Amino acid sequence: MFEKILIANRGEIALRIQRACRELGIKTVVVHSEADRDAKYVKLADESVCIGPAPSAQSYLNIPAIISAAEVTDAQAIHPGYGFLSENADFAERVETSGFVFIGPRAETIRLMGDKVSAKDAMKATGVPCVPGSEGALPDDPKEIVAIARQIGYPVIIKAAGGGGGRGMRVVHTEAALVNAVQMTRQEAQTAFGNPTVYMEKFLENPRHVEIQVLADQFKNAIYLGERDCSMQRRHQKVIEEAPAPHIPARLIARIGERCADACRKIGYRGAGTFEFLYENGEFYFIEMNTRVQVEHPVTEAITGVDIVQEQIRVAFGEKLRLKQRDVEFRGHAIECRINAEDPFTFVPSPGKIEFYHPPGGPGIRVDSHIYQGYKVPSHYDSMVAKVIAYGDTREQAIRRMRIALSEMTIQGIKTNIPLHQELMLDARFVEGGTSIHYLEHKLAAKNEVKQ
Ligand code: MV4
Repeated sequence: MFEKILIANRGEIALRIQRACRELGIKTVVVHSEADRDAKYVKLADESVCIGPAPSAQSYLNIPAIISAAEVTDAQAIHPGYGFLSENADFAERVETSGFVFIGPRAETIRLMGDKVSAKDAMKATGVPCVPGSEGALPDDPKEIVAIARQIGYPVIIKAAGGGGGRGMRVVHTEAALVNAVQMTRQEAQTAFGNPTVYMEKFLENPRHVEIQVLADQFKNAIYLGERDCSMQRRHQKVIEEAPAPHIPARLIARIGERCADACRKIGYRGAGTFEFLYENGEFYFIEMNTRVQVEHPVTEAITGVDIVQEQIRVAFGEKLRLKQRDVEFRGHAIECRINAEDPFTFVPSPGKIEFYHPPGGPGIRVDSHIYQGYKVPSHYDSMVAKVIAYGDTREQAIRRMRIALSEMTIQGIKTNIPLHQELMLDARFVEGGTSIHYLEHKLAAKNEVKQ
């Protein structure tokens, strides 16, 4: 096994990766910015290297500084976590050409999935069902664009090949608005991503966001670890995730899961990955693939007993997957609430010093967090400060345990969205399960109307 891994990330995921390393007997190096110098998780690592000032562009995104840190500490591999450089193909390539192992897929796979047109083409070719749409990129000729939209039928959505995660998209309801919308999306895509390529899909009006977790080794062995429902979101930021997805028949999950594992074998995928689908009227439609470990991986760990971060490290080292699909059993239900340092109702970030902290506990509760009493939440990064994961034999039990956990949890000195989560855990539609991607935004809008 590796003797030493460098962790190119911060916060709770840096701590999560450290714990996986420690259990595998691997020493850890954590790189950090000046703003994170005094954080406890930095002190907990075997070694730490300051790689630059607070702004991410000069620290957590600073490729030469991270490679140098790996060189001076004699690390053998680099774990990128999520966000930052985790899906940067150039970084993965630089890591490998500098003689280190990148804990993730091959750079070429990251590049394939980073371009949403090539990702969709590749998935379609392997038999993963996709949203009906243009064959690859849209042509320049307005007549052809109009013809494609007529074939698909309105409403359609125009998406940037370089986008993803909700950036660079535009919904079009009528032919009159189409050509201009394509032109505008192209321009925005050129500015934001340096790539004017756009594609078209049928716009699904009321889907759920259901994703499939996969694990693969370099020998073309691949398994799926079930699904997660991430429909509870606001402005493309997930708020609550759960596994399994409520009210989706197990045979449908098995069928789509097999398709994803098979796609991994066909493209030679290595590592952990997530296939994102829209789910509507009993059908799955692929939209994007994420080539990193995700924030919400703990709900999958809870229902499968698989340590996804440890498996990432093992397959990156070159080990064969230890699990076969028949070894994977899904048991119980898990829900994750993302605790953010923000106003629970205006969503304005609330960085600052944590004056008092009492984490929840008890049966079925897991808390992934790097915070502690006296910790200063920096203003430079994402506002997520903790994840509370509640597990139960049934969804009802997981919800009850989450309500108890949220009532125990105290964070003083900064505002958090705990009150929003408490409200959602009592929301009749959430409790029923199976709400769409628009539910939370509609609920929040309705609440604001009552106030005014
Ligand atoms: C869509 C869609 C409806 N129809 N594609 C937004 C994020 C990006 N990953 C894809 N997104 C969407 N693509 C078609 N053809 C609706 C969304 C969407 C969405 C998807 C997942 C989770 C939250 C969302 C919120 C708004 C829109």
